[in-house]
Amino acid sequence: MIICIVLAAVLALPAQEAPAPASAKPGAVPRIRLQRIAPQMTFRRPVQVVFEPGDDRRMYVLEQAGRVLVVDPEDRDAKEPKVFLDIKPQVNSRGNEEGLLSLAFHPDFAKNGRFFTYYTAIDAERRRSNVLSEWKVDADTGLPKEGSERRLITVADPYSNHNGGTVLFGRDGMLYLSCGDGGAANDPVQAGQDLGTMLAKVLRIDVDRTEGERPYGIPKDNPFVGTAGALPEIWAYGLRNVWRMSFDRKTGDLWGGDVGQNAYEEVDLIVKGGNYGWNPREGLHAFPDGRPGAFGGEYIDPVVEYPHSEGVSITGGYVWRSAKAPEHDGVYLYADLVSCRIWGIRARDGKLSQGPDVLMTTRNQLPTSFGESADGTLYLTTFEGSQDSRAKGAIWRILPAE
Ligand SMILES: [Ca+2]
Ligand SMILES: [Ca+2]
Repeated sequence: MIICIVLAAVLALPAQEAPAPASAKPGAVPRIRLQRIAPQMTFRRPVQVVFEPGDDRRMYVLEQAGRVLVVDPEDRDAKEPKVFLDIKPQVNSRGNEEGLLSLAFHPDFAKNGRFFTYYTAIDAERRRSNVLSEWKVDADTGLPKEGSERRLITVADPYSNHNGGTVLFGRDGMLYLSCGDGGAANDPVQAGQDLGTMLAKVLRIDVDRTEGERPYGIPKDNPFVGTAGALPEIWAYGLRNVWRMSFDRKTGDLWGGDVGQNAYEEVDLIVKGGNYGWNPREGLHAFPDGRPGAFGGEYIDPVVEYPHSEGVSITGGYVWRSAKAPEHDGVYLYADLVSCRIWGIRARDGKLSQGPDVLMTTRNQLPTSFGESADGTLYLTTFEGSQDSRAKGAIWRILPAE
């Protein structure tokens, strides 16, 4: 998510003061506006909103320190959040990029009450790790059962930054997880091109069965099953820090925003076995301190990149598929945490076909994440004013501009 606080502070002011560029050019993606959700409520560092499958009145807001709140997005008078989960004691949220990062409901949640979290932890020896857990909701209380947490994957992680952070399900019923390259800078553990580590990858697992020692199954069609030296969980690699990724509900395409280091942020269409080039490349460019890996392969170009003059930390969004926004159908939205711009693009066959167009600038609100309800309505979470550790935040509904 956040690459460099000092740099961010320097860049934040001019970007936020700049007038929103006009998007009057022919064929531009239409502009958008934001409507605040639960305006009387205060959220602390909201980093994601997810909806209970099939229930657009139950929006789950993740606070980075380790709370999950339930909010009715239609209730303008809501004042007190309902706490669904509070795991602050076990979540390590000391670093700017650490904490409870993502939650996903099992596609059959209504029947089985299973959901999944991804958070950063720290043990007594101060060793960091990133943890994918499964939980079960008690049908009587509607809350997670005490002691129901089951750790599925624990990835040792040397640095506080670059923890990736999205867990979600595909239309194939498989669970996908994005892991960052571990952190610091220049990929010091050389994770990007190493298929022997889960760092700097997108993983794909089957949570509906177990396999040998694993508390989950390996899908038979994962790309590196049977490749010597490769972990069979890997779906795609060469990804520096995919903070947010999402599926296009219509096409099943997996879109991710990969946060860059020195110069470029990128939007990737993440495909089976794809190598996105970190760290021999950053975006479309050779990376000066990059090292190719033993596995070779061609690097897949981003759908679009932007230089650090336009923003320094991408927040990947969603392809908009809402009957309430017909002119935006098929538009992929993404934002920059620091410059506060929100862009829209369209792609055809993995190539940019429209945009990028700046659809709005959120100014004092730093976009941390997008969310999508069952009917395709899109939401945005923001930190207010700064990345300060106490940052207040807000939730917004994204609407076509009037
Ligand atoms: Ca890390
Ligand atoms: Ca790349």
